[in-house]
Amino acid sequence: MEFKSNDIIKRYEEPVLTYKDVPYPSDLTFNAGVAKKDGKYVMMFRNDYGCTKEQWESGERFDGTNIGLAFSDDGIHWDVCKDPCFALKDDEINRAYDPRITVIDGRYYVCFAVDTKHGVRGGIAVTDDFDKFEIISMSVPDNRNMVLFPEKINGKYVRLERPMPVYSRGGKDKFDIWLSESPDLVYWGNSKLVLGTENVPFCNDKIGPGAPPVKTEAGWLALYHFVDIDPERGKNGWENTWKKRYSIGVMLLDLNDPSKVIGMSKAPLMVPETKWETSGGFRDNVLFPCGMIEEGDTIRIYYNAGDAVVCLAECKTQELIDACKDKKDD
Ligand code: BMA
Repeated sequence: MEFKSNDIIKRYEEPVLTYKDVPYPSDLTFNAGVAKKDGKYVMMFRNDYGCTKEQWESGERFDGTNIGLAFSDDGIHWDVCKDPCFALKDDEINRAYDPRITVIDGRYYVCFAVDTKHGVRGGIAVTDDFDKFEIISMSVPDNRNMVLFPEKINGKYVRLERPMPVYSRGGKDKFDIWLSESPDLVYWGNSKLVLGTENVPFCNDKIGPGAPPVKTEAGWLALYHFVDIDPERGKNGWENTWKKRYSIGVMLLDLNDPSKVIGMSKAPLMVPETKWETSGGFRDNVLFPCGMIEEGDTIRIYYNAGDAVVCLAECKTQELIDACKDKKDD
């Protein structure tokens, strides 16, 4: 089995969003949640600002992170709004980042990660206009990469999530994908393990949910990221040493009980290959998907390349389903 992207994936050559598109301070634009709104596309993206590569290498750090907002008619050409739409910072919270958008009953729910003085928390907010956001819930540390399913399942809201159990997983990044449900998006429980790192070939580190799942007749299509560490890797981006590589996998979850994996591609869906993915990024060899949109018979995947830019890839929905079924984990 080769470590290469599946041939069903067609990438757009150039990123769909870079810092150059942003009309306020911006150095890295990545981890973008995407949804459809009134026939248009809407994107919320992470914007790290106030530090260039040269400054970083001489010891400076970013001034901050906010979340930018962009709209597009075709999902390819984006107009960034003149101000960021969301930021959290107070005595306890350092920043909110990595937004993922799910539309439920016409409202826009955003899951995001929050760095706090007492650990990383997962937040959920709701908006109708991408201007006013109401925070609905915040998890205990350490949890992030939360994504909501686009409808209630058996009367409950459902999310995938990725707790970070360090002590109980041998002090390593052996982090797995979990599912929790809620009657009201505030109280979460009945948690179940969905996928363990050991079930993902090529992964010798952690995994996490990617974009909010897409419903198909065959099951919920769910992307995840998986990480392999190579101790031989050295400088690989802005940092002096970056030994991880982030790639993308795909699985199919049961429509009625999405804690059950009913299909999974044993080969990677996407691995870092293009110049945007393997060089010139903040962290090279990072692919991190946060948005997935079904457009006709096609799935669009919005992913971060190199923790620096937002890129787009497409594939036929049926081919993605077949990729999960062909290599069923049985
Ligand atoms: C994860 C998160 C993401 C980031 C990714 C790759 O752990 O921090 O925000 O994109 O690593 O560096």
